[in-house]
Formats: sequence, C-alpha cells, structure tokens
Amino acid sequence: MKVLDEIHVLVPGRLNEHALRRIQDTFALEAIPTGDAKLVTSRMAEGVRGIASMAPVDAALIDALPRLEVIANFGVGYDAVDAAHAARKGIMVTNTPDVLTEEVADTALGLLINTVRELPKAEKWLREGHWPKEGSYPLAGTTLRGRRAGIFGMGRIGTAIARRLEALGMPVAYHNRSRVEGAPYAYYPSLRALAEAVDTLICVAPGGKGTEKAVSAEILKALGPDGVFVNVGRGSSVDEDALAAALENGTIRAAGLDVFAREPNVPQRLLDLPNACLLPHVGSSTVHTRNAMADLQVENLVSWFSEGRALTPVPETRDVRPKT
Ligand code: NAP
Ligand code: 8YV
Repeated sequence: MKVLDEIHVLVPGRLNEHALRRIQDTFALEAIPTGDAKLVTSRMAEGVRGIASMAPVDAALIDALPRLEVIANFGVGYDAVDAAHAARKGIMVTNTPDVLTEEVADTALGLLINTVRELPKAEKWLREGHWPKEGSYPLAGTTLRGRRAGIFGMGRIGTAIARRLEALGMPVAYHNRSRVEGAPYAYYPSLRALAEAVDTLICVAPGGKGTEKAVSAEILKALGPDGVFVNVGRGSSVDEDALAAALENGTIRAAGLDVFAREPNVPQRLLDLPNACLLPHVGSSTVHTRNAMADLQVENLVSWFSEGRALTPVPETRDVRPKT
C-alpha cells in the first residue's frame, strides 16, 4: 500500500467524529472552520489532494486547491457539492449510498406514523399530566387505514420505504424521471399526476436544480384536503411558504418533515403549526449508521489514493480516472 500519511486531506467545517479520527490516523489532516475558499492557506493550496466533507464544497473551494483529486462526501445526498464543476476539472466525487438506506426508511415510516397518529403530541400530553385529570387522549382525526402512498424518488431509500408501506397494507405508486424496470408499483410520469392519484406523498428525491421547489402550491392542492406530506429528501425540493399556507388553510391535512430549505433554521410559520411533525434532520442519525457512512467516506479516500479507484463515485464523475 502507498504511504497515505503524506497525503494532505482537507476537512472544511464539521465532520462526523469517527470519520475525523480515521482521517487523522490515516492521512495528513488539514482543517478549516467552513468551506469558504478564502480560508485556504498557501500551504493547503500546495499540498491538499483530497477533501472529506459534510459541509458545502463550492466551485471556489475546488478552484482554490490546484492539486485536488477527490472529494469524499459524508452522505448519499451530495447537492452541497458542486459535482458538475468537479467533473469538468477531472476531480472525483464520492458519496455514501446503501449503508444508510434502511435507517432512513425506518425514519420515514416513524415520521409518517407520528404525523398521522399524532403520537408525539399524545406523549407530550401524558407527560404534562393531562391523563389522570382529563381521561383519554382525544381520538386522532386521521388514520393510515385506506391511505394510498406516493413516493417522489423511487431509488434506494424510496424502494426501502415502499417495502415497509406494503407491510402496512398501503398501495404504493411513484414518480421518477424514468420508470424503474421491474418495480411492482404504479408509475406516474409527472409529480402532479402522482399527487392527484394518492393522499400520502413521501418525498425522498435528491436536492438540487432538478427538484428545486418541485413540491409547490399546485402539487399540494392536487394532494387534497386529506393529504399528508412527508419529506425525508431535501428541504429545497419544497416551496416552504406554499407548504405552510397549505397546512394553515386546510389545503392538506398534515406534514412530517425531517429536512428544511435553510437548516438548521426552521421557518416560524412551520414551528407554529399544530399539524406539522418536525424532526432536526435525523434520518440516518444512529451511531451504527453514521459509523458505516464514515467508514465508506474514508474507504473511498483510501481506495482512491492506494488503488486509483473510488468505491462509490457519484454519476457525474463515474468516468474520472487518476491523472498520472
Ligand atoms: P437514489 O437511489 O439516487 O434515488 C433517488 C431517486 O430520485 C431516483 O430514483 C431518481 O430517479 C429520482 N429522481 C432524481 N431526480 C429526480 C427528479 N428531478 N425528478 C423526479 N425524480 C428524480 O438516492 P437514495 O439513496 O434513495 O437517496 C435519495 C435522497 O434522500 C438523497 O439524495 C438525499 O437527498 C436524501 N436523504 C436524506 C436523508 C435524511 O437524513 N433525511 C438521509 C439520506 C438521504 P430518476 O433518476 O429516474 O429520476
Ligand atoms: C446526513 C443525509 O445526515 O445522506 C444524506 O444525504 O442527508 C444524511 O444522511 C447528512 O448528509 C450529514 O449531514
């Protein structure tokens, strides 16, 4: 194996602790507090050949590192990395698919059930001592019984969510840009058509330009007054003002959200809603799964620098090869 501890890897901003320890043990670690290109020193510009990131990596940061060969993203979603710019410059980008799929699907199901059955509100009510004084918790106004689910983004995680929904007895349909060959679910070529056909819409599509505010006022209206919207994809895929309005005025019934457009900031209008169940982006956040993501992130760097190939390249950089 090549000597890896002479290879400089930059960590811009925060990173998972297990990943950070492994990078420190394996490579020459460089760190800056955020991904701002202005923080790159001349020593870093001369030496850094890899980035391990959880924070955004934009074109300016990429351009500030002339020897950069590989960007290893912590997370399957890499919308915060300018992968198109990296691809143009022949720089490899990797992500962490598969190892988090089942964990995120579990979260989506938990969030759906909590939203429909108001379980967090019921627990809060118990802890506040209402039960002995007031008797049983009020009946939930909605149920999973008879619901039809639509998945926006039937990929790895979407498929794992679909399997769980089938176990609950819910019919499943989906929208992607292209049909998934062999998938036993109804395909809708537009998100609007999917929203019209179902009453429970689960977004697990990637962020980025292709999905920007795709869940709009029009889509929420199509979902209808008994509609439940769950988002474990990216907050940027939703028009949050339109969503808040739809929840306020009864255009849809309820929403369960794990992701937001400007994390960690959540719009006050959503915080004020009684029919929104809100989580702080915890889809993959168990020690087990975050360690697996960290290992895959670091193994991508190790494989790139010792064997000249990435384990899990993103589609934009699949054909990138080492320059020498
Ligand atoms: P994946 O296997 O690549 O699936 C993404 C699916 O979305 C694909 O089936 C793709 O199908 C579809 N899609 C992409 N762009 C689209 C568009 N413009 N319109 C319609 N459909 C589109 O990815 P994954 O592993 O399932 O992860 C999905 C996403 O989940 C990630 O990108 C990330 O944003 C999110 N995520 C969130 C958490 C969390 O903690 N909440 C954790 C992990 C992942 P087509 O290419 O045919 O369109
Ligand atoms: C992570 C995620 O929490 O993998 C993704 O796309 O959204 C999550 O698993 C995130 O990437 C780390 O901040």
